Amino acid sequence: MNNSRNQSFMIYALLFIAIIAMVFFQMQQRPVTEEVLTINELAAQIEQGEVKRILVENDNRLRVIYSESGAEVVERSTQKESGETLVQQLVALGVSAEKLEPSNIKIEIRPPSSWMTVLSVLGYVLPFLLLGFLFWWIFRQAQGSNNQAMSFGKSRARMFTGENPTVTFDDVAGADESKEELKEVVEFLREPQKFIQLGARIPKGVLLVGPPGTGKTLLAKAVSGEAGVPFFSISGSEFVEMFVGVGASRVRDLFEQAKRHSPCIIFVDEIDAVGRQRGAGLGGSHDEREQTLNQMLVEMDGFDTDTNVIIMAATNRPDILDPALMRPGRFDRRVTLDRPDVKGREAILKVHIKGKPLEPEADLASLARATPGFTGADLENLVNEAAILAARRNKKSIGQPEMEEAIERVVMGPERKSRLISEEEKRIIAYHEAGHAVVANAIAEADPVQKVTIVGRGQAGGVTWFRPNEDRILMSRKKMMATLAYALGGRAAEELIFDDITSGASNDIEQVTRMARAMVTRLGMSSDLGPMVYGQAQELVFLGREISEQRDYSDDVANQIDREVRKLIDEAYGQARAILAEYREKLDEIANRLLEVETITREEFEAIFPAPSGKKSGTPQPSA
Ligand code: NHX
Ligand code: ZN
Repeated sequence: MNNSRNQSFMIYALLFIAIIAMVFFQMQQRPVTEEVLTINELAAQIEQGEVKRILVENDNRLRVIYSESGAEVVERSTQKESGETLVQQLVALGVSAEKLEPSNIKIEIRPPSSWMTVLSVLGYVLPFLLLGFLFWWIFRQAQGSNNQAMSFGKSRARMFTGENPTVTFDDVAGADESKEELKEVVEFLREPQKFIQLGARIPKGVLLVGPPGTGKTLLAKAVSGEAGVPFFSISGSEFVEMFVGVGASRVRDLFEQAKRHSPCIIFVDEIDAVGRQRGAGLGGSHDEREQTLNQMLVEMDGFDTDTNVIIMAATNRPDILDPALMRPGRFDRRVTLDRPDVKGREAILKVHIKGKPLEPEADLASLARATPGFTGADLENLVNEAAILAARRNKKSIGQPEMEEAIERVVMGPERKSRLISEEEKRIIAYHEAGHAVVANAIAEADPVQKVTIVGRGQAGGVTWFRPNEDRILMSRKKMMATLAYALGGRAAEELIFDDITSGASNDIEQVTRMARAMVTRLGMSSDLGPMVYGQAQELVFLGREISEQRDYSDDVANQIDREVRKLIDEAYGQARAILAEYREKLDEIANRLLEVETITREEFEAIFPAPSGKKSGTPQPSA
């Protein structure tokens, strides 16, 4: 960063100097009428009394000045025969002695000062020198690593040396099984002989599979740190360029570089950018990608058995990779990374809090419970937000309140307290949020309410927060139905209280629709349609995301799906309305309390509306 700033500053400075020099050069050439006179002509002009002054600049150059009073100074040069002084010469040519009296003509011997000569020479030469230097310098820059315009074929991999490892396995928390698998790779890199002696083929490629933010790059770096070998990192998307052949040549360059540093690790992030199934592409970059992928396969196959370079690649879409990549001798090891569980999240929080002052009351275990679905990257972000909040509150250490606030910030964005909201709208929001909370609390399978607020945050005008008692991997149908019901609790409350509904429920409705549709078409949770998948998610290559769906069912089934989705949602909405009608006083009480204090915590909420029997109490339960 800083370096490139300095470089552009240098360029500007040089350009500036060059321009100044040019201007100076121009000034040297101020308009001068220069003529060559013979010494005879000069003698005649002196005799006529035309000459006012003669400057003898050197042996064979005179400056003859005719008038100094006028605006114009005319100067003429003349050749002087060498060997004689000027005056003697002029006398010899018949100039009268009287005309040569100092009162009539001033003859000064004034060789141009030496620094004037130097300057005038510099004036000629300097601009060219500077321009030359500038070109040389720009060219040298281009040869360096960062210039894209002039280094097409060069790989842009960043290299990290293994000598001072920045990351080791200790810095990777919550992925114990993956670490265990990768320890083997570390051993291959450390003591290849041990394996070669037994005739074992050292794996060349390890595919790290997992959702974004789960630490694929971190793990690859940790392997290099543990093994003490260099680490070349590049993103698959950096291979895919506009020009065909560039990617392949970058791959060649990268492997060339890696072989020179063997043993080492090549890390290719987002390998799906190049490693997508061949022949599946649409659009222009398709040929280029195939070439790049082919080159990569060629390089991997071409390794000698004793070339100790291990390629690690990361993807979150292993399903779309070209099968050729997964053949033996290529990426034949696969390490799966998942979102961390409670224990993992606690361990990750500990890693990120290390070196930051944390108040002893802060309860990392409860924070881990409060962040289901968070990845390592989310948790790092969370700790950082908490540190920023603590600093803004002028605290010396990070406490539980900052961590809790940071969770909400990471999920929904910052609080928006200043927005002006009319009393009428506040009432709608209060009843909407109270509706979510009351419905959830009345259903045994629903998650416990953690906090209800009518303070806006991010895009939302009000939020109801839920906190599951335990980390669950599986979602039962009953739990999903409960979720649909309480997600519709806000809309149901609006309808019940105001006899009108608002656009505020838009996000709730979107989520409900998505969940109900998944239940019917992906999870086999509709009895009419049975345990079947309807529609193949199809990937649109040029968008890189699954956007459309390949319909593999009839129009009849399409109708049936829509009806079933509708049925689930109607059922959930009916349940929400029934609950709100039954617990109408609780709904009023909570909405009014919200209008009073804006935010209700779990304890206050349960004091007003204790969970009916059958609903688990708020204390965390060990998972079965
Ligand atoms: C607006 N917001 O300024 C208004 C205020 C009853 C106030 N656009 O369901 O805020 O209408 O239970 C993520 C999360 C849009 C993305 C919530 C995008 C909400 C939120 C629309 C409360 N709480 N709705 C809710 C809400 C709105 C919206 C979102 C999102 C409502 C509701 C937003
Ligand atoms: Zn809502």
